[in-house]
Order: sequence, then C-alpha cells, then structure tokens
Amino acid sequence: MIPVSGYAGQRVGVLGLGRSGLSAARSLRAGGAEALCWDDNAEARARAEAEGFDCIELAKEAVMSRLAALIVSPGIAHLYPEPNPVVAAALKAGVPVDNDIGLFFASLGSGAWDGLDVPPRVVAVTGSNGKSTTSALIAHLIESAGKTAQLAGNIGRGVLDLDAPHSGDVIVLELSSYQTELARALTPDIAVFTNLSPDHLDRHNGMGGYFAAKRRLLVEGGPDRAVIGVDELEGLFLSNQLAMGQGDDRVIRVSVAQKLTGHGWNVFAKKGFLAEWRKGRQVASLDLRAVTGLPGAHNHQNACAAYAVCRALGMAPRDIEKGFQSFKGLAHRSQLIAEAGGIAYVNDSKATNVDAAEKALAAFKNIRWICGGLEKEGGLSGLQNALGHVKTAYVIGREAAQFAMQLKGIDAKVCTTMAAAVAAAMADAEAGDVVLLAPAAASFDQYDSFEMRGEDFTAEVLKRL
Ligand code: UMA
Ligand code: ADP
Repeated sequence: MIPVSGYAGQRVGVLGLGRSGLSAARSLRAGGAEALCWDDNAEARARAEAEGFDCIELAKEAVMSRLAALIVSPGIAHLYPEPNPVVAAALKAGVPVDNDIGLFFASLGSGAWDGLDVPPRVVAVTGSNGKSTTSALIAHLIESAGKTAQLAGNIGRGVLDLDAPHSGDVIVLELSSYQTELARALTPDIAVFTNLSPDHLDRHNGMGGYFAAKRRLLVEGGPDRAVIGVDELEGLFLSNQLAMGQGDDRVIRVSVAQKLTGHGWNVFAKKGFLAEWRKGRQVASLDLRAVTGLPGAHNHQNACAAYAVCRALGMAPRDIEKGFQSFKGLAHRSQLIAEAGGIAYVNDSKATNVDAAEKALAAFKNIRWICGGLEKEGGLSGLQNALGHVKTAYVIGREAAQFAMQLKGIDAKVCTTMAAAVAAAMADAEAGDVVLLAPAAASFDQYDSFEMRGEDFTAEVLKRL
C-alpha cells in the first residue's frame, strides 16, 4: 500500500467504495487522515464499515464544509452528463476534488525513497484502445528482462493498493480518461498515448472533452519522455505540441500506418516488422510476425509503444524481442481460445467499441463474426469499410435485429443469444475460417461485464468441440 501524504490529521471524503475508493480510504488512513466514506450502494458501505471506516452522507453542508478534499471514484460522474450530487456539493463548497491517481502521484516517493540507489520510475498509459495490452506488455517485458514491475490503475487494481517500490522498480499504470481528467497531480516519468477514437463521449461532452481529458496525462506533469501514437490527428497534434523541434527526442512517435524515418526518435511497424529510427538512422528492427500473443496491426501498435517505453527505460532491443516471444496476450483481447478442424476461435469480447472491433476484423480473414450488444453513441457506420473479411455476421443482444439492419452488404443472421450465435457460426464454419467474437458494443444488455460475455462465448465454443 502507498500511504497518502499531506492530509495527516485532516478529514477527507471518499466517494465510491469499489476498488479505487476502498484502497484510497485505506491509504488515507495509513497516512494519518480520517477517511469519511460514502457509496450509494448499502453493501459497499457495509464492506467499508467492516474495515472500520465511517460512512456518512457527504453531500450535507455541515459534513462537506469540514472536508480537506473529496476523492471521487472513476465510475462516478464529476462533470458530465452532470456531477454526482456529492461532487456538486464539493464544487459549491470549494472543497478540492481529486482522485486516487492524484493522491498517488502526490504521495509517491515523498521521503520513502531517500535510501534507494535508483529511484523507481512510473510509466502511465492512456488512449482509447490498447491501454491494457500495452500496459501488461510493458510490465511483461520488464519482468522478462529480470527486473521488477508492478501494474495497476484501470486494469483492475487501485493505484494506492500497490506495494511500496524498491530501488530500480518500474510501476506501470493504465489510466482511463475518467482518471486523467480528475487527478490533480499527474507526473509519470514516461507517458504513453496509444490512439484516439470515440468512446465515453457522454462523460466528456463529446470528442473534444474526451481528448482534453487524455491530453492532461502528457501535458500536466511534463514527463521525461512521451510516447505518442501519431496515426490520428490528435496524436500528431500532441506530438507536435510537446516537441521543441523535429529532433526533440523527449517525444517518441509511434505509427503502424507510415514509416517514420525523419529526425527525432521514432518507432513504427510495417508488414509485421518493427523498426526503431533515431536521428534519421535505423537503430533496430524486429520481426513481429511470429509473435502469437500480438496478432494484427493494432497489436503491432501496442508492441511499438511498449518497445518505445522499454527503450526509454534503457533496455536493449534484443531483450525486448525475447520478451515479445513469451507474451501470451490478455484474456478477451484477440485471444485464441481453441483451434479445431482448421477453424480458429478468437475471443475479443473487449472490443466494446467500433474502433476496437474494426481492428479485430482487419487482423483476421474468413471471419464468422459474432457481434452485437448495447450499441455505443455514434452508431456502426465506422464499421462499414471493415467488413471485407466477414463471411457472415451472427448478431447477439436484445436489439439484435436493429443491430443487424445496420450491417450493410453482408449476410447477417439475427441470433440474439450467444448460444444460438456460436451454434450457427460453428455449423457454417469450414477449414480456414475464424469464429471471432468482436461485438462492437457494450455487454450490459445481457451480461454484467465484457469478461462474462467472453467467458460465455468460450464455454459455448468449448462444449461443442
Ligand atoms: N457508485 C456510487 N454512486 C454512483 C456510481 C457508483 O456510489 O453514482 C459506487 C458503486 O456503488 C461502487 C463504486 O462506486 O461501489 C464503484 O466505483 P467505480 O465504478 O469507479 O469502480 P471501481 O471498482 O472503483 O473501479 C475503478 C474503475 N472503474 C471505472 O472506471 C468504471 C476500474 O476500471 C479500475 O480498474 C479500478 O477503479 C481500479 O483503478 C474498470 C472500467 O470499467 C475496469 N474502466 C472503464 C473502461 O475501461 O472502459 C473506464
Ligand atoms: P483498453 O484497455 O484501452 O480498453 P485493451 O488492450 O483492453 O485496451 O483492448 C481493448 C480492445 O481494443 C480489444 O478488443 C482489443 O483487441 C482492441 N485493441 C487492442 N489494441 C488496440 C489498438 N492499438 N488499437 C485499436 N484496438 C485495439
């Protein structure tokens, strides 16, 4: 655990008592603060009370006015579509609103690192897609080179829950836009921006707000190095804004769409080969084609970003290459779950938005595509150019018929349930096909999470093999 510094003897409100909130409350207490907690869910309150925390309605003026800060969980709206009432009360009372990420950066190192030879470093990864894969890959590459890495943030572990790092350790944080938007301190040593495509637009009041939230990670704290995917205009703009000139190697540009051979520090992948260029010369080249844990150009983008981070940390290209070979990929992201009769079964349940599904559809050929669920804002028109590899779509979800109607120019069967979709796809599939779950939609109309949807797909496939 990382104890929170700066609030000893003061009262701090903690709103939301899930993974992020509970770990914040514990760390505040460890740092000598009194955490006053609230969660709208009675069970979550009971869990906190069992640990000895006081739960109290924080929105009341008498309570709010005595707080030194309010720590808000990422799933709770702080601005759009409208602030949660407790956040609104804090804004009105002038109580500083922060989150566990802000507390982490403000507390890390303060005094505790005096005896360490090599100060631990923090890598923070944001972007619309590929955050988890890139973060996990960075941690894996570091560990496979014999060093210690810890992984936390949006990937499932509260950042304040991390163990105190030792000399030379690396902390890798995956940060969502909800987290970067609110954190008061954001000071990673290396910041990564993978890519940008529409997501969570309701929470950021549109694309401009969404980009602004992510942009904070790179501009607020002035990281030593910024690794930036430049295949969208926003990334290109950001890399331009952060670099003092063409040769400024504090920015490492990443692309899977173009060769970046100019001045400065660049990493790109073309036709399955990763290349590192620095000061107008090629420094290293790696073959990614045989890396089974990272299929498709989108994963090559993640590989380039992770490679750039490891190079910035001082690792050798050959050590990074070795680490790539042993990376197994993450569950529910282009995950090969079985192969039988020449047919591959791939679980990409995490493709909850159009961009991620589009990338999965580009990574495979002869696709029996299981898709559908709770549609996100912006519709499915962005998918239209990605359907060339699809033989047939098998549509699930409560609004399956409506979803299927939007898929123009391909054969789309309305299946509604996962069981029916898997059965139909398997009955139609022949050698050389890929049965791919890449829903292009959230799971909440039928499942509690994308993980449960992916597990259901896997179970339905395996029981039929
Ligand atoms: N709650 C309220 N009032 C509300 C809404 C929620 O009291 O109006 C309470 C709930 O009852 C619950 C708690 O808040 O007890 C949940 O807080 P939370 O939704 O922030 O969830 P945590 O368990 O704290 O998990 C959060 C991140 N969740 C979200 O951003 C929604 C986790 O990312 C993250 O792993 C974790 O902190 C540790 O850092 C998950 C996620 O879905 C994986 N992220 C989104 C995504 O990837 O798309 C951004
Ligand atoms: P995030 O943590 O940003 O949601 P993940 O690594 O969990 O990213 O991947 C989420 C989804 O996006 C998966 O469907 C995955 O196959 C796809 N994906 C992974 N990397 C990329 C990328 N670089 N660009 C686009 N889609 C990607």
